[in-house]
Amino acid sequence: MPRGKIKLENYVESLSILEPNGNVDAKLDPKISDKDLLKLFRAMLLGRRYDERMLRLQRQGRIGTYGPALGQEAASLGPAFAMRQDDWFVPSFREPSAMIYRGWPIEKLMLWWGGNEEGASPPEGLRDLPICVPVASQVQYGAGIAWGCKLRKEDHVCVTFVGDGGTSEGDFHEGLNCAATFGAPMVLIVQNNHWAISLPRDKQTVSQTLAQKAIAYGINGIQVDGNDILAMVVATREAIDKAREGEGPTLIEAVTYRLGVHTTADDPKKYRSEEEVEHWKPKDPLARFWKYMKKKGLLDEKSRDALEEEISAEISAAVARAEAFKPDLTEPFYHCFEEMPNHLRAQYAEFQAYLDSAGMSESNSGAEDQQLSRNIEAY
Ligand SMILES: Cc1ncc(C[n+]2csc(CCOP(=O)(O)OP(=O)(O)O)c2C)c(N)n1
Ligand SMILES: [Mg+2]
Repeated sequence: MPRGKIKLENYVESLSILEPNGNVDAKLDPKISDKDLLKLFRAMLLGRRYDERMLRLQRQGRIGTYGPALGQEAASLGPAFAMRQDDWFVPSFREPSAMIYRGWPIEKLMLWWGGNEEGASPPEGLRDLPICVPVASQVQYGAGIAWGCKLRKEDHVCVTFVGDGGTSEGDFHEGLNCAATFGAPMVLIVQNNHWAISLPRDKQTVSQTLAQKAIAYGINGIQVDGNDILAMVVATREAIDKAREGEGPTLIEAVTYRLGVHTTADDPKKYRSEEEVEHWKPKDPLARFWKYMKKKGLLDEKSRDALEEEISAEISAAVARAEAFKPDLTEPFYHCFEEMPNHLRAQYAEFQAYLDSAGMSESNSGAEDQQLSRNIEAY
C-alpha cells in the first residue's frame, strides 16, 4: 500500500455570545424571554450564594469537605435550562446551580456534603443521578443511560458532566466511544476549569482543545465560553436537538475557571499564581449576567438586593432543615442486597446493639418518619 494521506475534515467550532461587559452579539442572541432570564439570573445568584454558605458551614465544622463551584455556575446552569425536565442529568460535583434549578432541595445537597446518604437520593420524578466524585465515571453512566433511552425508543437525552482532568481517564474514552458507536443521545459537558486539583490544563493533555477529542470519536464537538450563560444555552440546545433527532452525542467543552479552592482540603496558593486568578475574575459569569440584565432593564440594584434577601432566607431555611434531619445510621445495611445475607444480619444486630448501648437509637428514629428505612423485620 503506497504512502498517502487520509483527508479528515476537522475543525473545532467555538461559541461566545455574551461579552464580559454585558453586551451581546445580536446575531447569536437566543432571545430568551424576560421571564426566563429572570429565572436564570435568580438560579445563578442562588447557586453562588449557596456555594458561599457551604464554604462557611464547612469552616464552622457543620458539613464535611466541600468542593465549590465558584465561577462555574453558567457552565452547568445553561445546560440545565436547555434540557427538558424529563431528560436525564448526570452530574459530577460542581453542578449545584443546575441541580437546584432542576429541583433538588438545597438541604439534600447539604446532606450529601455532610456525608449523609439521604443527600444522594434524587427527588421523586427526576431522572437525575446524585453528586458523583469518582472522576470520569459519569461518562460511563451517561453513555449507558443514553444508550438505554435509544434501545427503549424513548426520546430522552442524557446530559452528562465531567472535568478537564476527567478527559485523561479511561472511563472518559470508553464512555465516549461507546456513546458515539451506539449513536447514544448523550450530551457531554466537559467543564474545563483549567485545573485538576494542582495539575494545570496544559499538563493534562497536549491537545490544543478538549473539544477536538470529539473528532477522534467521530462525533460533534464545540468549544464554548463556559462563563457565558447564553452561549451555554445555545450550544446545549443545539446538541440536545441533534441527539433527540438521532444524530448521536456531542462533546461541549465549556471553558471556565475554578475561582476558588479545589475543595476545602486544599490550598491553591501552593500551586497557582494570584495573577492567574485575577485574570479570570472579570470573566465571572455572574458579574457578566448581572451587567446584561441591568443593561436590558430587567434588574436594578434595588430589585437585585430584594432577590439577595429572598435567597439568603431560602438558604437559611434549608440549612435549618438539613441540620434538623435525623439520619438512619443503619441505612447502609439496606442497599447492597435484596435479601440481607447472614453475615450482614449479624453485623446489623451488632451495630444496633452498639447504638442502644451508646444511647443513639433514639437519634436513629427519625428515619421511620421520613420513610427512609426498609422494615428490617422483613428480612
Ligand atoms: C477515579 C478518581 N481518581 C482520583 C480522584 C481524586 N480526585 C478528585 S477530584 C480530582 C481532580 C478532577 O479534576 P477535573 O476532572 O478537572 O475536575 P475538577 O475538580 O476540576 O472539577 C481528583 C484527581 C477521584 N475522585 N476519582
Ligand atoms: Mg478541572
